[in-house]
Amino acid sequence: VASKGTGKEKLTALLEKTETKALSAIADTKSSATLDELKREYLGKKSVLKQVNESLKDLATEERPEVGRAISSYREKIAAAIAEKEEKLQKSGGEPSDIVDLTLPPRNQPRGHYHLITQVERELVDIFVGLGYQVAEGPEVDTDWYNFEALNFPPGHPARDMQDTLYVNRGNGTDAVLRTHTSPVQVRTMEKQKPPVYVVVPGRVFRQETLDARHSPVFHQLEGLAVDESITMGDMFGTIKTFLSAFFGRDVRTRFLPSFFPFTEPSAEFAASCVFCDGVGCNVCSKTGWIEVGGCGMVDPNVFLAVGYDPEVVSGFAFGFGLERMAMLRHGIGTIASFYQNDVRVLQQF
Ligand code: FA5
Repeated sequence: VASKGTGKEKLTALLEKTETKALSAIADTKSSATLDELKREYLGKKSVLKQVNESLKDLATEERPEVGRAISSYREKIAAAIAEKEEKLQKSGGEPSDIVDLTLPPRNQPRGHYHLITQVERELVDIFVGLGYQVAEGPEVDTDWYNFEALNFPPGHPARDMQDTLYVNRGNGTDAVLRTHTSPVQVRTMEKQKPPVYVVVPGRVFRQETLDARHSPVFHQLEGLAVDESITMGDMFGTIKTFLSAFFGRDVRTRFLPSFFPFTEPSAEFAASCVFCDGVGCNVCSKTGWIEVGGCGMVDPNVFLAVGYDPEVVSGFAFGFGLERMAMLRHGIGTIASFYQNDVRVLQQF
């Protein structure tokens, strides 16, 4: 640094210059990693400080004390600036990548939950599993055979008008339809297994239908099918009353009105006593005291024949109802479209 005899001025000037540079570098530092580097650069083994220190011995004796003082002052100032900066960086958290506090709770991720229809579907399936039923599923795009013919809707039968749907031309001579109900899975299940059969079938269905407060072109149903020896309508009445009471959480009364479905005989529409007014009559039940839930009936012998069951040996009942309707009834939801508009303010309430 200083060749022999250059004197104290050169050394003190060098220290002063280095000090100014160091202080400004320390002030500009934004991370403790660079601060460590600066510490090494200005106070470490290869620093100007070290070199000046070593040059001391080459100075005239009377020059040494002054340079010694300059060295101490330099060391103190730089060390103080580094310490101060260190504290500052720690308080402010330093650079994001610099300090990881593993004790901090994670940033709140908003958690979603199942859609109300899924919740209702699972609850109902649970009730039936508790009654000994199994769960079956089938395709949403099915053949005309499963959706209609095997269920005793012959081609051109007027009952098909009740469930108009979209036909898909598959170009191979077999029509595919968007299934209009979950009943085709009755047929698919019976084809696959021998009696006894106790299944429920949740699923999405489609109809050529105009959207209104209670009807949607896409909705969900839950189908039930019980086939065994000597199954009676009494079993059907009891099963329907049991699951409705379990779902609504109270002892509901049930009403069965004669109806028609090609695949059940006799057939009925079933209703529950209104859970809002207990049958007295209110706005929800249009002052009737009853809430229509779905359709049901004893499996038509023609359906058993279509799947190879002997109607002389087995009998059974089936039912099907809309999941949207059940959810609307239980939660007082006025329009079916609320389920499909993806408005989080609506969905997150349930
Ligand atoms: C059927 O779909 C029959 N498969 C039910 C059945 C099964 C009868 C087994 C006998 C034996 P229906 O078309 O009535 O029946 O519909 C049943 C239920 O689905 C209705 O009670 C209603 O709750 C619901 N539903 C029907 N159409 C719509 C729609 N467009 N939007 C919402 N829910 C609907």
